Amino acid sequence: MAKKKPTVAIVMGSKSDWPVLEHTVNTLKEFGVESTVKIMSAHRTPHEAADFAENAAKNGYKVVIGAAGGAAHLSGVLAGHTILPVIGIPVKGWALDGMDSLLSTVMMPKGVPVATVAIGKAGAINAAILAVQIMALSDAALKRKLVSYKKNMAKEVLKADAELQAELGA
Ligand code: RP5
Repeated sequence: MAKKKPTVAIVMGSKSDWPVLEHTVNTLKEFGVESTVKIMSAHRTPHEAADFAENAAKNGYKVVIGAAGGAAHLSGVLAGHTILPVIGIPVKGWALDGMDSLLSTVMMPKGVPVATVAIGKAGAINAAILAVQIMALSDAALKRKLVSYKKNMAKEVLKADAELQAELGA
């Protein structure tokens, strides 16, 4: 069977971001969503990043996810060059524990939003889920998968609680 066309574009600032971004790709896969992953930097390859974002909609992407650490301007630059929704993942940097990445991703000026998720792995997973939620607005099959994802999540919590209660003899 032919591979589905990727609908989510993931752009990370460096290969060193990959251990975090792998969670985004894998979560999208759980929903059967294909993605493209690119390394492009707001500072080191600014022209390529701008060009990619400018052509993202034309190339069939529905959502763009940006991820960078430190002076994390990548998601903002992508958002400045596309009208697609942009989700930003702050990757934990090397000096300020991710606060630098968080603030430089989230504090966008009015008119150019970046939907910023949590720092690191939780954010990487949530970026994928948020992308699926956006696409599910016009995709009934994706919507069904989201409903069952939430149900499974609740089931796991209830199971963990039942196990804890048994352990505690409550
Ligand atoms: C950012 O600087 C990247 O997104 C990465 O999180 C960080 C460090 O990059 P490297 O020096 O490891 O390439 O632009």
